[in-house]
Amino acid sequence: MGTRETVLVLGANGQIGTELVTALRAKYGNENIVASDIREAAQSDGPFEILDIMNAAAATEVIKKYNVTQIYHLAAILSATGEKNPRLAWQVNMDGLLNILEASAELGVKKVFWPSSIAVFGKNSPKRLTPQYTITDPDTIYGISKLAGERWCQYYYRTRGLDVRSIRYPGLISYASKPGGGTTDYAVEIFHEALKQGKYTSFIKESQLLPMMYMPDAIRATIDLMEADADKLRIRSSYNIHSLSFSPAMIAAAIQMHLPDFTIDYAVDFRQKIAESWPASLEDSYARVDWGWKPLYDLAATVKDMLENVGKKI
Ligand code: NAD
Ligand code: AKB
Repeated sequence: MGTRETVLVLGANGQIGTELVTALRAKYGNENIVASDIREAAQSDGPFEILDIMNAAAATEVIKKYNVTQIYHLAAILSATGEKNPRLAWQVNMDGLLNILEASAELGVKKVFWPSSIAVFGKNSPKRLTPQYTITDPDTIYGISKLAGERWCQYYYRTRGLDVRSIRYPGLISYASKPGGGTTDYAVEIFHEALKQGKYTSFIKESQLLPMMYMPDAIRATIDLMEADADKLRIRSSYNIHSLSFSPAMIAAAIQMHLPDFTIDYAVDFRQKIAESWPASLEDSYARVDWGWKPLYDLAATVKDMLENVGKKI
């Protein structure tokens, strides 16, 4: 990143934002990273603005105030919460994105990162090694908004020259901040309950494989993509990336290697149907070739690190 860059992180108090702000501040200096959210600041080690992405004028003011040159737009409503209030999810995920893309193009922001999700795929997509380009047909309003968002990113790149970059994140596993209303949240909750209660009731069925990733890999992927040479990036909608693929039974077995008395049982709810519509694993060769993506954490390393760090927190 150049010396005069200022980065704005939208939705900075969430599961990803909390760790992304820490990583960006460590790398580029606290004062160069402006965190923002609709809620009060989660971190106090750098500039922060309360900002609702639905308010385009307020977003424009913040971009101008700090002479923002890069934006990471993370504010969204995730899959499970979105199914409870589809219109709100559509408005926040779609109008919010359009506000940020338009303000960025108008004000000459140099680069924008916006995450998509494995939720762009649906029950007609191939389940194993889901290709970059294939049937999508998402079932959830969250997935529909992510797929439309990908096309808007590509559209702003093509018509306005906006340097937009995006990753289809899988379910993310982390300890610094709780997940925010997704279907893959079980893979974080299980660690907290294993350490607190010695047991966990999963809302996803025993054998359901889903693509997942440990947060350090996701943060590294995000910053690497933002630092990649623009002319190497063949995809301006969103890149598949892949790391782990496991089921509740498989992660429970990995936890039992450390906590032999841990038990899991199952009471599936509406989130099981969402999980069933998503891939089990993704084919990610475009990301590997274009910007050198490679995961570092396998399931055993993820589980070991999560148990150590969740243990310290509770
Ligand atoms: P999160 O729910 O933990 O955080 C989202 C943040 O956005 C929250 O702090 C919330 O207060 C804020 N927010 C909500 N509405 C807002 C508004 N109108 N204006 C400003 N801020 C608002 O979500 P996350 O897990 O950190 O996800 C960040 C992004 O990554 C989202 O786009 C999400 O779809 C995507 N993603 C996440 C995962 C995952 O597993 N965490 C996987 C795939 C994609
Ligand atoms: C969710 O479950 O909604 C998110 C995602 C995979 O996009 N974690």
